[in-house]
Amino acid sequence: MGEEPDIYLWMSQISEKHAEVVTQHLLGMTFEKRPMYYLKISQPSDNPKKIIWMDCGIHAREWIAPAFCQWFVKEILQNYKDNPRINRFLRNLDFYVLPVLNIDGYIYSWTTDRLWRKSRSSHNNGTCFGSDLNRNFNVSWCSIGASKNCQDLTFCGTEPVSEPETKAVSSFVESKKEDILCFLTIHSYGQLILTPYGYTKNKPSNHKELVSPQIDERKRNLLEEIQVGQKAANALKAKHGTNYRVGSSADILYPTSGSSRDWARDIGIPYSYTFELRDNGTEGFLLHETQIQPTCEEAMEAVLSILDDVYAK
Ligand code: ING
Ligand code: ZN
Repeated sequence: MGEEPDIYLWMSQISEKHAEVVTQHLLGMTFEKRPMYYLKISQPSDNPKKIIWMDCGIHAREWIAPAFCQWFVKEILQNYKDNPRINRFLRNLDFYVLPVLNIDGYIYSWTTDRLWRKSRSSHNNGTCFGSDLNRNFNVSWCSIGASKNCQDLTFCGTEPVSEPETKAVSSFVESKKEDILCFLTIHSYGQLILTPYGYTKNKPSNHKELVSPQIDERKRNLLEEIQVGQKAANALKAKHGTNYRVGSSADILYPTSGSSRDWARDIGIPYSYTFELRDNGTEGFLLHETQIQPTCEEAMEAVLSILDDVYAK
């Protein structure tokens, strides 16, 4: 991969090759002025369709994530004609896939620092670089599990949605939120399917739920999300025997604020998940090439299982 990543070429080739269902669109520009494109996979239809959102590569060093977005698109395109399950999804849903959210950081992790996580925005007069884009969304911003020091790995940015990349995603998702059924954001590593929330251990036994029907509704969803996630983890395990754990970030990983997943949920998107792909830490971010395919194959099963469930409801 050179300065201009192969992913741009891949995106334009795939949208040409499958022009009947794929179109490429500009979402916004990164800090370093690179275009952010997403792919829309959609069959022409008369009735309005719900949307599945998937983004990968919000963190630069998690290379398996963009690989999975590409795998996902490839699988849908290869199979939608002949595979009845995927055919049915595509007749009823539109997929919006952003294969590399943090392009500047991703390129930097290839060229300069393999373990770079953040974006590449400049702070403190160019003495300090990058915000953690998954701490920069407008949800309980920088309250927990994030830092206001730009040197830190979890620097939350200078204010909510201060970064061009999060601005681009937020305004697009916001504009489509009535139609988005499910928000999927792909990371590595840890082998987890994470549900909301990161910023609070929002337990169903909480007192307030008894007096507020709105909170009731939210809690019901949290539990349902965990069940749907658990089923997805079972489907994933059936493929190659890999164990994924399911639960809220705050409960099974660590507390965080300003994540896209929590934000998506709080603007009213009914299902919102973070995937932490392979592995469990043995190779970590430096996942070996031979693991790319099985990681993608099993994660595909999990996503399809989630689609089965959310679409049926
Ligand atoms: N993990 C995610 C992170 O941003 C996460 C986990 C996702 C927490 C979404 C909360 C919400 O820290 C990695 N590996 O980046
Ligand atoms: Zn991550």
